[in-house]
Amino acid sequence: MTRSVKRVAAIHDLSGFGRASLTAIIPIMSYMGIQVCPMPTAVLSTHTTDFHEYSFVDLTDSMQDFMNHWKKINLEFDAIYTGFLGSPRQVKIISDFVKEFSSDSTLVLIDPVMGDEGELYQTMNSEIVRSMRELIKSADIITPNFTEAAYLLDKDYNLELNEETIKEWILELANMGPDIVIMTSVPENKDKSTISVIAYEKKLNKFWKITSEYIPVSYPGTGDSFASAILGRILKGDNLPQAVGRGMQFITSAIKESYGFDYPTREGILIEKSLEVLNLPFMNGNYKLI
Ligand code: PXL
Repeated sequence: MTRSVKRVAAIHDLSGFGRASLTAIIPIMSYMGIQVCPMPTAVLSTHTTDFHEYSFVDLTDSMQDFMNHWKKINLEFDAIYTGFLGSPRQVKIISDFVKEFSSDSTLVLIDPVMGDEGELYQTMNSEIVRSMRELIKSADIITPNFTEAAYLLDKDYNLELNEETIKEWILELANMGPDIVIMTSVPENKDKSTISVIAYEKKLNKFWKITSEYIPVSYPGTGDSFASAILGRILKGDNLPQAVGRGMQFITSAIKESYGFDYPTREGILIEKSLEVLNLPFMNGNYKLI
């Protein structure tokens, strides 16, 4: 059935404060005219970066009921999108969800949210890393940052890698299953003033690179905002480099809107100030084939 509004099942946690996961995904995709149907994996008072003593309600036991109800009412989705996992057991449920709800035309985006800057997040452990390696096999698109790629491939986090080695890592990830690998926070070997995203599409065997100025600040949840923007743009008909280029345009704008203000980075990027950028034309075609 062709729906007038594209529909995404978003299997993520809901962190009440800090602009990560569902509190970023819902506004971003809604702004692009896409319906988001959240299936919460956990409810937290805040995300877990730079907040301590947060409350964490694990919803693993409710996920199957949720899924059964959606099946009963014959819900169909244009995309299934998942990220931060509350427990390894959720991997099995999410794999079942993908089997139950995906058809040839359903895009499955798995963002293997596990860590950043060489470290795992507080609630992550080696069991989740192993589970994530299994889960990405059922993805069409994965969006690991450089740290997550290292964990998925069991490699050392090394900021001095050259472009050829990073392309080999990406091919190894694509060989695990996904058709599209979008690696974020890719270091630029000697040039510390820029940071890149490299996107690879198996069907075309092409690597696209989008580089932007490195801003020395890190806001939690930025990866969720970026992946939501890219998935939204793909659902709206963009090709891969356009979607990633537009995602980058949005994130760079939101970081620049945020960086000039004096507030704790743990509150996340000020997405509310940059939503309009999501629907702007893709301005400077800032990608290249590598
Ligand atoms: O995607 C980031 C994220 C999502 N959800 C929770 C998190 C984080 C990162 O810290 O803690 C709960």
